[in-house]
Amino acid sequence: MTLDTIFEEIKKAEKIVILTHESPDGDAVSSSLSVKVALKQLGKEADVIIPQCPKDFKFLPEANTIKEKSEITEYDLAISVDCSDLRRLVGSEEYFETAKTTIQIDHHSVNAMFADLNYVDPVSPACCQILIGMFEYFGIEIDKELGTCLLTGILTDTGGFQYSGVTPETFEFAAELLRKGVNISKICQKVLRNKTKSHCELVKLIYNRMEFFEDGKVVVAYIDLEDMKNANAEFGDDDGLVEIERDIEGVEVAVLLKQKEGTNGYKASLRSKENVNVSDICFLLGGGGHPRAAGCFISGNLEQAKSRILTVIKQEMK
Ligand SMILES: [Mn+2]
Repeated sequence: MTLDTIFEEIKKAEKIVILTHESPDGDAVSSSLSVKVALKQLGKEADVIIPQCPKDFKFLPEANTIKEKSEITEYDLAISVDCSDLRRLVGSEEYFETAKTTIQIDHHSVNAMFADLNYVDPVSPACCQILIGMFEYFGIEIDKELGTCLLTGILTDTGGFQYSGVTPETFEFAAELLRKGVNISKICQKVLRNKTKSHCELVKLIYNRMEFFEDGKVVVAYIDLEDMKNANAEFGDDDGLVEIERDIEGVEVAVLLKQKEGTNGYKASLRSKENVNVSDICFLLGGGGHPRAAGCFISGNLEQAKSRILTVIKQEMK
């Protein structure tokens, strides 16, 4: 079984690195730190490399040890978490490519199976939920510290237990983590409710810029680099904007186009409510994700990006 092989590789390795996808969300950061904390119990030190980590997650155990890059050029073992494709390890792919052995643990439905050992469960609502089962299998004790990381990933990827991927196990795990002393209200306050002023400036723009198509079923808004500058916004301040669009009555697909620095194009974030698979839409444009949350890069100016994404959405909605 893969889990046994994964455990063997972890026990064998001395230099271990943990990596995750670009523009990391709560599940990505939490999964990375969870693996680090769990490996510590096995007497293993591991580097977590995240080139751009949102400040929201700095409260997590071991978050202060996250590195932007490493001086080690060849790790014995690289573990990728919450990442569907090698191409999404932007800024850290070299550590994966040069590692002697590679493992990936993920829950994306379209996964490139890019590691030597792939442990993928597309039904799991968060990578952190897969990790809970894995750690239990390894006999690792899920204490308060580890539980705080794990619950943060579950809370952020399920929007606070709200999304359709939530399973009975999600609540059973959460109940167990609460018994360990994990402070759920503090985590929710920090990662779900807390808003920066810069974020609120961006929210104002989004409300003004929403454009509706297909009888109000599709909504598109955008944020360009100048908006980010004017709002004094940092990476992470733009999180949660596309969800505002999605939650409007009648909307099936929400799109946020965010101008991407250093490129001639836009990063499109898509969300859907019930029927449209936005992972399929983004896959057609070279991206990916989950059925209800996905993303891709579209080159061109705003009008071109908008028209390209709308064309694919309209096809998919037919
Ligand atoms: Mn995830």
